[in-house]
Amino acid sequence: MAFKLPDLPYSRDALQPHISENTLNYHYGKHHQGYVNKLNAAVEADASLAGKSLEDLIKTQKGGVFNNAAQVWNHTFYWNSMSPNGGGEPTGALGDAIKASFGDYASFKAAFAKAAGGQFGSGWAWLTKDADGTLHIEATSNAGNPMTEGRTPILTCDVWEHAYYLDYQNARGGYVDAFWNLVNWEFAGKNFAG
Ligand code: MN3
Repeated sequence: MAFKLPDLPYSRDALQPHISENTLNYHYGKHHQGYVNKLNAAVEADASLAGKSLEDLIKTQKGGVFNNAAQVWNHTFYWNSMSPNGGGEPTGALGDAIKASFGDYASFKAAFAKAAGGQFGSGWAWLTKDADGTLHIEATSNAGNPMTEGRTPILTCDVWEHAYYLDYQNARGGYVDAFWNLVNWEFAGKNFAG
C-alpha cells in the first residue's frame, strides 16, 4: 500500500473529557482510515499517480484523488494540532505574531471560533501564514486545504459533524470551546517557524 494511517500522537482516550475515546475510535479508526483506503485504491487504479507524495497529490489533483489525499493530510495535521497537555496561550514568535495580527489572544480565539462556527456544512478552520509570514484565519469546505492557495497551515480544527456529533451532538460551538483546552501551541509554533 502506498499510504499508511499514521499512528495517533497519543492514546485514543487521551483527549477526554473534551473529546471521547468513542469519537476517536470512529474519527481516527474509521473515517481517517477510510480516506487512506480510498486514496490507496485511487492511486493503484491510476499509474500516473504512482510514487507521488500526499502534498503533490493535494497540489495537483482534483475530484476524488484530491478529496481523499487532502482528508488524509488534514486529519494527521488535526491530530497533531491537539495534545493531552495542550491549551494555554501561544508564546515565542507565534505568540508575538498572533498579538500583532489579531490584537490579543482573546480576539484571535474569537475570530478563529467565528470561522469554525460560520463554515456552512463540512470543513475545516485554519490558522495559516502567507509566503511573507502574514497570519490568516480561514475556513475551507469539505477537504479544502490552504496549501492549494499557497498558504502554510499552522493549526487546524476539523468542523465536520463526525468530529463532534458523538460528544456534542449539533453543538459545534461547545466542541470548538473544548478545542482550546487541547490546542497544541508547540506544534503550531514549529509550523510557523518552518
Ligand atoms: Mn474529520
